[in-house]
Amino acid sequence: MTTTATEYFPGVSKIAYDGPDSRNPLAFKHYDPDAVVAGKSMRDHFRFSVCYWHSMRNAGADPFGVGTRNMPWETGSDPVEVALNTMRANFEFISKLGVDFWCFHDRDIAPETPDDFAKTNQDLDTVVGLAKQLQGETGIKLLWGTACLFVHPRYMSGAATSPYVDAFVHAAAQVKKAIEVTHELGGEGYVFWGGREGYDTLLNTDLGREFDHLARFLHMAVDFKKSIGFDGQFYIEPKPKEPTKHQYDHDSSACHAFLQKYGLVDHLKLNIEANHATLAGHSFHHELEYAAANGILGSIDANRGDMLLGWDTDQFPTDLYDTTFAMWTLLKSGGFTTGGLNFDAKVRRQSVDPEDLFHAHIGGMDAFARGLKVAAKIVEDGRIPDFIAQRYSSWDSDLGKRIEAGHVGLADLEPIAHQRNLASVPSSRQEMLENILNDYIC
Ligand code: XUL
Ligand code: CO
Repeated sequence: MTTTATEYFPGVSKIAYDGPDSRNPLAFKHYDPDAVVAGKSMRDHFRFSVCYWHSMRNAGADPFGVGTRNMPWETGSDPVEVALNTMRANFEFISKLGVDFWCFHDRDIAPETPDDFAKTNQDLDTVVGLAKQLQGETGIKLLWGTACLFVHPRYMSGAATSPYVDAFVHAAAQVKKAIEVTHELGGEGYVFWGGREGYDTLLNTDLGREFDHLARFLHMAVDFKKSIGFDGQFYIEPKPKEPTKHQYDHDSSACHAFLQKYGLVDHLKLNIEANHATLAGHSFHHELEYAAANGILGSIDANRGDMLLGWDTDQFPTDLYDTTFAMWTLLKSGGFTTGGLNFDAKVRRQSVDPEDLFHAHIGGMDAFARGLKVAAKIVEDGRIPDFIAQRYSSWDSDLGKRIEAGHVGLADLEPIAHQRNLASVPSSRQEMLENILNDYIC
């Protein structure tokens, strides 16, 4: 007997690069995976990844209405069968899109059976078995795995930072299993996003103790990772709010301080998400640049917010300034090693067709490809980097070097200040630089 595999995206074939003049909406205009830009293929620059939770699972419910998306893979008579079909659809989608990586939370890919942790883990193993097979067949790899420690009511007051020790214990067991299956799938990383690690009011919260618990939890994870020989990179993902009013992993610099205080900075890098940056009152570029400057830029969750809404809308990235700045920071810092560019983004509630998933990802990939080309121009043309170098050139003087090296103190500088009596500094030429950037973009 022969069985024909169900096709979940029958109207779409493999997405090709058609070039900038193409009018085919189901083709890349700028992302040409094998094209070499700044010494590396586009494929290797981006290491694009599709996220399971928004692409395959999220039906588009919002606080005012139910899910709207047509998701033909959600068929089957029992939850594990549905999960297996969804996994098949995931690999069909990613293969047709031509992306090399995927990402998941444990509870996205397999159902949680209430009050039966063992059965939940067993079902997870079943789905992971299929995922491993499909990875082998398609060559698609796992960028990172993670555990969902924020949906179940047991985690409503946090997981690692819960006031209740049993919530910490349950989370520990769940993360242990999630790291194991990530390892089983050859994952290149593992993400800790602080789902509900934060607070809604300090009237009921011991903030200092919660930070200590979060650090203890991460140390346990680091120890466990070593014990099983998992050498994927650990990341934490900054976010300032949502779902709690104040999330502890607020932004890049708060995460950096936390990692340093608790002796974790050698074990975790950051997974920077664009919409989390803007929620923190920063630009995506700022968060990336801060992480790169401190040697902790690991991976990216690509998306964007909406200036007029102000919450975590997780839209697909389309802003060429954002993608240009991101790629400029990546080019300067040497690019991804274990990390990649994961689309932590969802189609809008009115984009109900399976085909919309393709339009969304094609747009995001093309936006980053254009950003890369512009970033490469910034570097190659050199006017902007040269301006920055020139702006700091007084630090290359003998005096500047001695200050940077820590060879002089305030008392040494005082007579120099009197002698030089500085009255003004040069223009910073912001508008001129913005004009140069616009010339590259157009
Ligand atoms: C939530 C978010 C998560 C993490 C993974 O805002 O970004 O999906 O990326 O847990
Ligand atoms: Co994210």
